[in-house]
Amino acid sequence: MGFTRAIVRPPSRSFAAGLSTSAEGAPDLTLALEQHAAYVRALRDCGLEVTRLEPDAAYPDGTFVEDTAIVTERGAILTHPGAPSRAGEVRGIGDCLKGFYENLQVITAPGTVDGGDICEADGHFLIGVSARTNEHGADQLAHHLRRLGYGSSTLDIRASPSLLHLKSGIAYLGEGTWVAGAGVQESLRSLVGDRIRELIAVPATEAYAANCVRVNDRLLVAAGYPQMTAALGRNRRVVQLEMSEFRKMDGGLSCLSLRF
Ligand code: CIR
Repeated sequence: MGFTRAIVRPPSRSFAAGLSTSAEGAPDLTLALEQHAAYVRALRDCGLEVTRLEPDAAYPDGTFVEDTAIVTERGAILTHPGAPSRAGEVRGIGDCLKGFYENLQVITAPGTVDGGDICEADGHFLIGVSARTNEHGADQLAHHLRRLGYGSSTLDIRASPSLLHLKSGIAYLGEGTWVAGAGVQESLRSLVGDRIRELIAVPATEAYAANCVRVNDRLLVAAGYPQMTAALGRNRRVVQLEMSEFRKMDGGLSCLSLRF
């Protein structure tokens, strides 16, 4: 949680052609770019040096950079995204990460991993097996993490189709505080119960806000979720960010950046 850098990529003109299950309609690119710019400003206000990659219309979902890599203090691992249309996003992120990491490990077929399925908590990684991250990929990732000296646990979320990724339903805020929706609380307790000091339950009506991000002394939260903002705001410096256009493309707040 002591981050100094972030990588982002603004949405491109093909943004609306990305994958989506949402019934909220097509995103407005101008508004998406404004929301993205505010997101970048918030990261800078948290003290991060932000590397901004150029929008790339070849990959409509390319703005969701978090899915393409797992970045840690000790090394980085390039993923193999579960959606075939997104596999090519990894190359550009790899080129960028080479500037920051000496050794990049990779997830290879038949393994698939989306970074949105990976939640780090003080050096222990939860790996969600989902429609995007398969067991092969989870095993490969656990192996790479072990070689970096990290532990991991696997959590199967395939019975919760409303969760695109693990971090659609779980966030770790540091100091033993977790945010979790009803569908994943039991699994979380059984896997890392000894690491839970406080669990902030996400009401079903505000499920989208489960995906929040602690960056240094601030907590970035999607705007428009009053119960979650109140619960998270106790003893924390909350920054609310408009995410409407990314939500239309099934994207959460965390997936717009890689933080390290
Ligand atoms: C997708 O379906 O892959 C994109 N439209 C959204 C990805 C969002 N990623 C994330 O929340 N980690």
